[in-house]
Amino acid sequence: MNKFNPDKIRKTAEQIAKEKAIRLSDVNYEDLHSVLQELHVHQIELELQNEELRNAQVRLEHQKNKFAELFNSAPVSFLVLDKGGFILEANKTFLKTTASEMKGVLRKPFHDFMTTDSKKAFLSQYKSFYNNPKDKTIDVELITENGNPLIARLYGSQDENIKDGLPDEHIRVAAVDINAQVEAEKKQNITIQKLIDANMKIKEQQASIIEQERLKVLLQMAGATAHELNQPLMYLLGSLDLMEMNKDNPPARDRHMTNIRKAGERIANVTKRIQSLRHDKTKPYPGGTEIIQLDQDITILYIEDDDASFISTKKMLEKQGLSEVTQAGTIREGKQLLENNEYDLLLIDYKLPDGDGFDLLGYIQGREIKLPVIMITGQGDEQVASMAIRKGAYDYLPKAAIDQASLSNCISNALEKYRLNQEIALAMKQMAEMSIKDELTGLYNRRYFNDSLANEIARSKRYKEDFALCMIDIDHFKQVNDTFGHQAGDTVLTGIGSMLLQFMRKNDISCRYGGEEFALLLPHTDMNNAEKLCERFRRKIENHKFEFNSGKPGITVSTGITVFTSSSPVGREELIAQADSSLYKAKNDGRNKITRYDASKQ
Ligand code: GH3
Ligand code: MG
Repeated sequence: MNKFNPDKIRKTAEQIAKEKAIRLSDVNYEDLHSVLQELHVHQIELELQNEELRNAQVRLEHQKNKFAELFNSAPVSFLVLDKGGFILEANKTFLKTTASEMKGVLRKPFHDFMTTDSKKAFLSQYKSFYNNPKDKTIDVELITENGNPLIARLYGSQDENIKDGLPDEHIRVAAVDINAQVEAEKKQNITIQKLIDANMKIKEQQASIIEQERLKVLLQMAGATAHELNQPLMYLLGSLDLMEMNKDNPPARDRHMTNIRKAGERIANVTKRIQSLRHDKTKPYPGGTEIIQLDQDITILYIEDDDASFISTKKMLEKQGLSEVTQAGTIREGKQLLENNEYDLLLIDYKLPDGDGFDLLGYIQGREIKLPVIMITGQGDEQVASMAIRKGAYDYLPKAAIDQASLSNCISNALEKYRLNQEIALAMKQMAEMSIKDELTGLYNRRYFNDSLANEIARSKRYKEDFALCMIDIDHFKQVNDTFGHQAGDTVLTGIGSMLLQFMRKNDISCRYGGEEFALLLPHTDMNNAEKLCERFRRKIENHKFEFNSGKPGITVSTGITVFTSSSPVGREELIAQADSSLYKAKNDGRNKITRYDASKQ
């Protein structure tokens, strides 16, 4: 087909017009024919194009209808909102959902169809949603036909290209019903909560297992204590029998009496410990629900001469994340490593080239190296195993029975038991300290002092050695409190406490006897030496600059001294009364003084 050329047609037409005068016979028939042909072709092309356009229009119409149908009947509310959140268009679903009619919706604020709570949330978020709808959604509650709010999530889009009669500034919004999703989330949260509860229960159970373990340790300790009690009890009973037999022999009877007293004292000591143990039992288990995890950083020393055994055990340990395992082939090597390194756990093979596992247990205990030990024994070596436990091992494992599970159990039990023992030891130490020390000054308390004084009197009588008792009281301490406050008063007490601790000899006992009164017990000390010491202390206090006092010395103390003489012994209370009356004299004599007790002047 000839290509339609509009320029050529135009030229030919111009020519025809110009040459109107030209006779038809002059027109080149060839040219005319070709022009008509071209026009015909062009007409056909135009018709084809028209046809295409008509088709496109029908398709567009069809799509429009489809879109309108979708827009209206999709189970999602579609809206077109303007910049201020007013409704420009709404689909049928929206009308149905909100039980509205089109005229009651158009040009109305969208938030009119929301619950009060939602309104606020929507209004506060709409501006940024409108400006950037792609990245944002808003959850709102629409008021529905049946009165139940419908939770809808708003998705937006800006369609700049399709104006469709809408103003320039608008946004298309889909409000998707997420009630089901919210319900599902709620259910999920409930499930999660149930899981958390179940987990808590498991943890509680684990804690109770640990508590049982702790009680086991306590029982073991109680067992050991019973064992300890047994010996002095036997001794006591034996001595009673002997005394019975030696009824008529006073020196022998006295000897047995002394032995009975000693045995009694030992029993009393053990009983005291049992009492403190009971105390501890009522304490809640510290550390709560923490369960031993074998994947923590635990360093292990394994004393094993057989390389094959070491390697296979090491592999099992590595599988549990315990990669820091060191081998020592002999006891000697093991001792060296223990001296120079810190380990969390010790595995000892019972039979070693230079001795047996017990040698090492003894060494560890002698050196007070603190770590849990597991003894690896031969098969059927129950005697060795029980001996190992008695000598301080935490557990034992027969070599042939070592597998992943037994090893893991044994190690976690030993570590946990060790941790519990440490806690118990610490608690007992703290309890022991608490019961003999004064909290504020760190000096011994009055109870401890009374016990010590009784001991010192007994000792002095036995060994014929004198000792001094001094009572020190701060002068006008009430004024310190009144002038500078109670806090300043406490500072003075603490200061004097630490000065006393520095000042006294190792065997001296200093205690806080009462509020601002201190008592000193000076073994092997006569009146002169006690006075010298107290005088030095008096001067030290007099010159000391306590912080609260803007650097000026101002605190003084008065002291009363008495001496216990084994040749004319007095009781504990009498001795304290002597020191007190001397102190009273020092106060009456003007304070900041030391007064000796003088029996002749009483
Ligand atoms: P004196 O020279 O006669 O000993 O006079 P004093 O003021 O030191 O004696 P007094 O017995 O009249 O007052 C003792 C004061 O010590 C009263 C009390 O409030 C105070 N005190 C007792 N214990 C504490 C304490 O732990 N902290 C403080 N800040 N003050 C205490
Ligand atoms: Mg005082």
